Amino acid sequence: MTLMRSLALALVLCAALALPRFAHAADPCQLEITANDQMQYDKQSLSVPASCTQVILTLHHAGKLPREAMGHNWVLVSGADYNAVANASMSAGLANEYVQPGDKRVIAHTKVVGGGQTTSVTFPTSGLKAGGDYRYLCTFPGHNALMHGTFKFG
Ligand SMILES: [Cu+2]
Repeated sequence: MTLMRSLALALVLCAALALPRFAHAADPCQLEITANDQMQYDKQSLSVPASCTQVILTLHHAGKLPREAMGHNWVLVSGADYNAVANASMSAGLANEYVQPGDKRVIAHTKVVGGGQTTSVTFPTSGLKAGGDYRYLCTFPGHNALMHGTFKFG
């Protein structure tokens, strides 16, 4: 192999290894969370700096079960509304992504995804207070006991 070809190959390898990491770390306003078939999120807390004017949250379902059986969503609420939203959402049905239509207490939410699926939601932070008490949960019936976390803004 010539020196030029070796250099070219090295560059391609470096780019392939480095790019996904840069893409990940570049924007602190972009969050990712993964859920699984064991009814768990991989993160118990998420945070974004107060400088973010909007947040993009991506939810991955790393499992295999369908959304009807082990669907997951990501719902953001204030701590004070957590229990009420958890209870109200259970009866909303899969067709409504397990969120009551027009529920003003829901700050942001994704759709319900099944195994192997990914979804994301983009929401403004204009309604959030820096340092406020925010929590996220999965509102699929029975899931929030295990699937919840704290959301820090600022
Ligand atoms: Cu769930």
